[in-house]
Amino acid sequence: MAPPALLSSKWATSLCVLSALSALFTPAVAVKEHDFKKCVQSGFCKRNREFADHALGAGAWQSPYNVQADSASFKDGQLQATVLKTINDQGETVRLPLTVSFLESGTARVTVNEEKRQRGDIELRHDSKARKERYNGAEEWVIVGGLAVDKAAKIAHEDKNQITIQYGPASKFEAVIRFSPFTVDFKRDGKSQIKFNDKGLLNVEHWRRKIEPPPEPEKKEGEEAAPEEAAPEESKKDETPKGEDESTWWDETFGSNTDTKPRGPEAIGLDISFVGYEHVFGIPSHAGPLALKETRGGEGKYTDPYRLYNADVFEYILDSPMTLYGAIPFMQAHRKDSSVGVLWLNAAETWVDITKAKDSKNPLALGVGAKTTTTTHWISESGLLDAFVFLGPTPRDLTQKYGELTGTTAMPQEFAIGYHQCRWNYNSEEDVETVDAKMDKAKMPYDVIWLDIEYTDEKKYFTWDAHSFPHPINMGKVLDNHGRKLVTIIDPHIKNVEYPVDQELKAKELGVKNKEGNLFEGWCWPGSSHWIDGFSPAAREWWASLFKYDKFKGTMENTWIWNDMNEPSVFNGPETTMPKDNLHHENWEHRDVHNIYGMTFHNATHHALQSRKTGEHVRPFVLTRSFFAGSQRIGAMWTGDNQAAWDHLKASIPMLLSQGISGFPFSGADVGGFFGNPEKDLLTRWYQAGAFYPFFRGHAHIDARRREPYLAGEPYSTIIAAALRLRYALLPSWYTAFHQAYVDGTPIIKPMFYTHPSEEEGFDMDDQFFVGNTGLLVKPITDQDRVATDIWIPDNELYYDYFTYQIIPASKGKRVTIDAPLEKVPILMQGGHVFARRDRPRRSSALMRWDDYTLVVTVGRDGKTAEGDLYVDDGETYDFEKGQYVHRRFVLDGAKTITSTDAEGRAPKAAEDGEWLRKFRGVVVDKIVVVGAPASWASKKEVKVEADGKTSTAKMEYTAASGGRAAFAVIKKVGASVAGDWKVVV
Ligand code: NBV
Repeated sequence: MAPPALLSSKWATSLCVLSALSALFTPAVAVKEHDFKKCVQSGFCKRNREFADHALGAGAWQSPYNVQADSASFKDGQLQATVLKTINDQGETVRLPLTVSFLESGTARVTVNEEKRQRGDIELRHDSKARKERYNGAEEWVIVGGLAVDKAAKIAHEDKNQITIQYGPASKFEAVIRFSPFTVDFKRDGKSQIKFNDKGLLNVEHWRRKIEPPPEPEKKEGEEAAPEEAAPEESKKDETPKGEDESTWWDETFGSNTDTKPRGPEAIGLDISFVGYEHVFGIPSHAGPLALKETRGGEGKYTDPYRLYNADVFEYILDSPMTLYGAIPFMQAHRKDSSVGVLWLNAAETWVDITKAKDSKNPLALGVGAKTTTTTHWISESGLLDAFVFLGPTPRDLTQKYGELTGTTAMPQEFAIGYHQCRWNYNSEEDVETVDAKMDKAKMPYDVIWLDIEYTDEKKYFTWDAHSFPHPINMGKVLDNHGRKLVTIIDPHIKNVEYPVDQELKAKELGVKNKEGNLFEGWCWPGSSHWIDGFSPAAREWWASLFKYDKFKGTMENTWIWNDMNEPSVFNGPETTMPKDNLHHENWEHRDVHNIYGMTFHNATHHALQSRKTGEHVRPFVLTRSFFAGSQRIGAMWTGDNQAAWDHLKASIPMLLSQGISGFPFSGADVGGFFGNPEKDLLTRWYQAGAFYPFFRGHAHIDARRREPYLAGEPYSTIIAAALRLRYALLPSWYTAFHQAYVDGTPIIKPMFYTHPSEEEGFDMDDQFFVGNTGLLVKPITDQDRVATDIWIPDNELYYDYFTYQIIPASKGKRVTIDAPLEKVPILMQGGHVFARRDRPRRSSALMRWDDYTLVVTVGRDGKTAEGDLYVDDGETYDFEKGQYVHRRFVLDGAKTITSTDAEGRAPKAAEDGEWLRKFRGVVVDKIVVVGAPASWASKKEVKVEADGKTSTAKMEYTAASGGRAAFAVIKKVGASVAGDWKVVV
């Protein structure tokens, strides 16, 4: 806690309440692992692991799932059949409808449901109103396209044991569906890539009736207990298969919370083998390496499965499969030159075990030449089995196809990719304005300042603390003077007191309900609270109404929103979240939808901001802590409550790389570390790394000392200012990378396996990355006192040091040592690229909007070529959707010409130019810096510039190579429009 002397009395009171609350409901220091379940404490996980152990054990095992004879039919790209699960020795079965859809994109989808009729027969316990079906709504929230079925898919072979469907591009893909037991083998070019149920771990826990134990007969004193009565015939039917642990089927207690589980056991499990694949990536968010580890023990391996159960795991531990705030059940498997993947579309609590085994056809080969296969075991608590299979073959194919299904990154406003200054809390308007002014004074560019929960009147969202923030509009205008924005926090818990927001929520019944169907009440920052039900269309509509400028007074066009605590975090709930038997819109249990809840809230806020004022047509910015597959369509995420420690800085890189390859690249980690006080060198290094996070925000806990970057003192402040300016100079290239992510789901920062899928040495690497298509290869320093680092060179291109133009003396597969004193972030430029910068430092991105551009050309190893692109739009509105953008392709050809043409081959039509485009046509390329300039340019002093049908000249300064530094040329005052066609002839 901050010393009380520094706080107003109101503040002091509010903090006391706060700390009392935290003491009551949240761990005080670090996350306590024991506050969160291990697999063995989660009934369905434990059961499925035991099931796996049994199936994979020494005894003979036969999966009890078989496709019913003659049930399979194939029509219009879809195979339908019934899988029968044998549930007891009498051969009784449960019917599970199976659909395998083959999509035009080449993606296949396998869905297994449970026949409704049987479920309808089951009585729910506890008078629960929970819906009696497996949850089938995840698709509605996650999938936005790509579902058209491939009518060209056809049966290639069929007999009484199996059916083979040929599908995908040039019919190169095949799915072999075997009937007994039920398995699916997905092949590419005739070779198995992904197998479902190959190990026999498919387990659909069918709905069953609870057999209450017969009441204990009353005993008279001295009487022997009566012999147990035989269970009635009826109840015998659902007898537990031998060896199955029934103890976790029904009520399940963890800590002081009991989950009543009115529907009993209903988990699904499946083994998915990636045949011949040693590396798997994805399933964020976890604080561990990018390449996922094995999870069933052994040296250096985890002992628990990766868990996906969105939770407020603050001060999380590192190198752990523990769940974090968000979940994306998408996994990529990769081996040399081949990538395949799976999206497990399930919103319930999910665990994923990973094991690897060498398979050798010849046992005498003693493993030589053997391939490793990774087997994953997916276990979800409820819902449908619904899995999408992607057969690659490149990592880019995967992110593209995944993007087609779940959507791509929303194109952000330009300010959103600038620097954000946050802390819990800026205490008053004066505080905000002082920070704003001091950033300017220190010549540190920034775009957004943030207000955490203390700006409200006692944590009542949509209100302002009248004492500290009496004139928020004035404050907003001060920020707006420099094109800056304000982000205020709005959480999903609504304070349970008499105030209009809560009154409306109650009156209109828009909150999440408890198992009895009454408004759920729990504890969070405001104390007793209610939670908006983001699944309810009416609740979302109401939510939108709250953000109108005349309703959320004090907000204006430059106010944007931060959604925190939306896992949801409930201080007195099980594992700090909502009881699983709570009910949402249409009576789905919270259990069914938990991992989507955060996205529904984020989504409601996003849409609310789109309709704040009629006619307002700008792209919203909403940061979320909790997320799911699809959240990328809505805004940015950050990795939650990290710590001011070197290992947390290091961990941030693989975490963000994982976000990128899992379709949600607009991501960042709290720069400086949320908890604790970073030493100055750590803070400095963190800014250097943060300048290469797609989302770049400094943030600090309320107890942390003030650490606005200008406070760091010399030399740190100057170094941090340089890092901020580097980010701002490169904004045009970042924006271009965001545009690529928007177009096709390409990550914004890319790991080595993604950019160099043939180079096996790079598959485990997660501390260096490429930025967009710039060819910039960055390796932030994440160790204390480190003043040099090794960068692995992934190919035979030329590499130049970003700052010195030194030619990197290394070839493919080698590591090169780069000096990295505190003032330097190691960045190499791969030869063969052209990327854009705006070099004039200014206070915010808005103020740079009409500045000239610099193009950097890094000549490739052939000494004569390079190419790159640049995307620009108004950075604010949706006009880009109507063609109001500039997308250029720059090419250095034959060491003679540099040209700019429309990257999409569009002919300019001046008549169609809107206001922004008209003005932007006046923005010019000022400098072109050619690194690795050909020696033949040495004597040239001038170049020709052909633009707009005119030819002019521009000066060129050539500096010869020396001492390992590449030759470079600077063409000055080019003067050609960034938006137009032009040619520079040397
Ligand atoms: O709203 C306060 C904090 C916020 O600063 C942080 O970024 C979030 O991750 N919030 C969590 C709640 C309390 C954390 C201890």
